[in-house]
Amino acid sequence: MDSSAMTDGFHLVVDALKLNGIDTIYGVAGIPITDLARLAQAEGLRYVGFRHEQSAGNAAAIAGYLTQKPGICLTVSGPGFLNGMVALANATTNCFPMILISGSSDRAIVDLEQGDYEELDQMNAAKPFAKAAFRINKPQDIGIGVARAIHAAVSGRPGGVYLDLTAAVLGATLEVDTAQKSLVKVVDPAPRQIPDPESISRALDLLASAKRPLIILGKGAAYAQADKEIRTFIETTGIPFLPMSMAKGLLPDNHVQSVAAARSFAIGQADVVVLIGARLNWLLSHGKGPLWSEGTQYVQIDISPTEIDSNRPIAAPVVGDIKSAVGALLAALQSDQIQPTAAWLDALAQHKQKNIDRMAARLNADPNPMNFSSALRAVRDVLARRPDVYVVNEGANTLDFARNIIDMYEPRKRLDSGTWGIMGIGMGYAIGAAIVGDKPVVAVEGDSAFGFSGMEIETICRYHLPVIIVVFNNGGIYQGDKIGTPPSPTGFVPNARYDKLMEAFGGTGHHVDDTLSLTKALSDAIEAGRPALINCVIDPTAGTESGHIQSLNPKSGLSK
Ligand code: ADP
Ligand code: TPW
Ligand code: MG
Repeated sequence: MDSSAMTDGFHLVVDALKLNGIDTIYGVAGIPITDLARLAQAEGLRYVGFRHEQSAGNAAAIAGYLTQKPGICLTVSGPGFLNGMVALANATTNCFPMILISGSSDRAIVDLEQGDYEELDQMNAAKPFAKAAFRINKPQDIGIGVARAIHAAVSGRPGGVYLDLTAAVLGATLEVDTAQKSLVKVVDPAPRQIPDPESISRALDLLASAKRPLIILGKGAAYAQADKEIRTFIETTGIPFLPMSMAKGLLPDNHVQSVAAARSFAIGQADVVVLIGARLNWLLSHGKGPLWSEGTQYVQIDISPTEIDSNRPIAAPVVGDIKSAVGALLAALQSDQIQPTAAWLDALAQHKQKNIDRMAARLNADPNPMNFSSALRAVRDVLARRPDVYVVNEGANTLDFARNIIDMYEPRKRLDSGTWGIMGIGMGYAIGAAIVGDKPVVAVEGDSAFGFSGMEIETICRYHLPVIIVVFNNGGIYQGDKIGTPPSPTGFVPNARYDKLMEAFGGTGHHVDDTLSLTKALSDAIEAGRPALINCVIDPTAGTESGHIQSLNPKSGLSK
């Protein structure tokens, strides 16, 4: 090799990513990273160009969740970077591994606030919202910088990492020889975290003393890809389980031991609860209040030691990665050591049946116009025949009803608003899932929720992705406005035709206002595997304010 041959920062970044098995970049092009995107594409990486950085970031984040490899989002400096930050913060909050790579302006100008194009002190802006933030100031540090970003994103509790690439570093040249030597191939970036054997026997002892044990599976358990270990542990011990929303499908929702249909009863009556990759945050009422009983004791399996005792004292913490931890529990488990009582299993079965019967009445009604239950029953029945399909879900009523009604049968197939209850993940998650999952995606979207990332339907059409969007169109946030009244803070244009947006970019639009046409449109669209949007007309009065979390919505004490 000619030792005086030169390369530059752009090439080195692409080389560093490729060396570490990264094959896809989600981004929005512009100064100073346009050539980075071009070069990445030319060098065989898949570059997916978006219409807004937040969606690109959401696609990267969900790709990270699904693959355990950091999803890469590429943005321009200043506002482009900030647009991507919501996705990075959301990834960190949800424990998804991703790396936001942004180009940045001239450091000297930024630091003296002399007014550069898209000037922003990006690394410091990113810090509070990221698991880690790094800036590369010398081209020969690109290899080590990328390696540090990968380790930070996927090790321990995964999260969002910011990687700042100055325009100067990207354009800087150096000798090929020096450049090659500076690259780093990471070894074991997400090492197993083996739990202390003492913590395993403590957990098994507590469970052996339990009469009414319950397992709660969270999205950490889904992320861990310990599907076999978890299923074996649940089936061997006979402990009933409850999936958090994105853990649905880890064991199929129709599994006999699932007590999702008796959720409040199960949580309220359990004497020992095993949390597997689920935090005791607002989604579980912090382990307090009317849902929980005061005497409940906990086993908590989590990779993050500081998650323990966050809301309630944990009698038996098991700190480690879920695959190793559940494996260790199984290895140490003695036969018949854990015995949920027959009374407990009977009571759960009875509550479950009662709630299923009660729900069946609502699901089988077929009102005109459709409400959430009737439309979702149609969606549920179509999806039951295609367990391989990804389900993306956001909205208020649309989210809460769909979570309860649509059964999942395979792990990591349900992707939703998650820990923040955020709107705007819909199209980004759908695109990310379609790309890394290589299966059709059905996005069940509130009409408000859809609007946050709706322009990405052009992206979906451009890349011919098998994404089918069902817009639950009730004309607003929670409810629609009465025709002829001035717009309220929550209302939209009544009778909007979201299906026509999809047609504008070459996708298929469907407009449906009864369950039969919804069933047909959705089955056809999944079969076709092409971009489609089903505008699903829902009674504008059917929803309730804040969906199922009205208790979190403060109301003016003065309003009448
Ligand atoms: P959910 O919203 O489904 O209840 P959370 O996001 O609140 O789930 O909790 C996920 C938890 O899983 C986090 O506390 C995180 O530290 C943990 N976690 C993520 N990956 C792993 C893993 N591989 N092993 C153990 N714990 C993990
Ligand atoms: C980033 C607040 C929570 S739910 C929601 C909003 C705006 C939309 C609900 O209406 P939608 O669903 O989607 O039509 P439905 O079926 O009840 O009519 N901004 C962000 N995140 C959140 N959570 C909000 C605002 C919100
Ligand atoms: Mg709505």
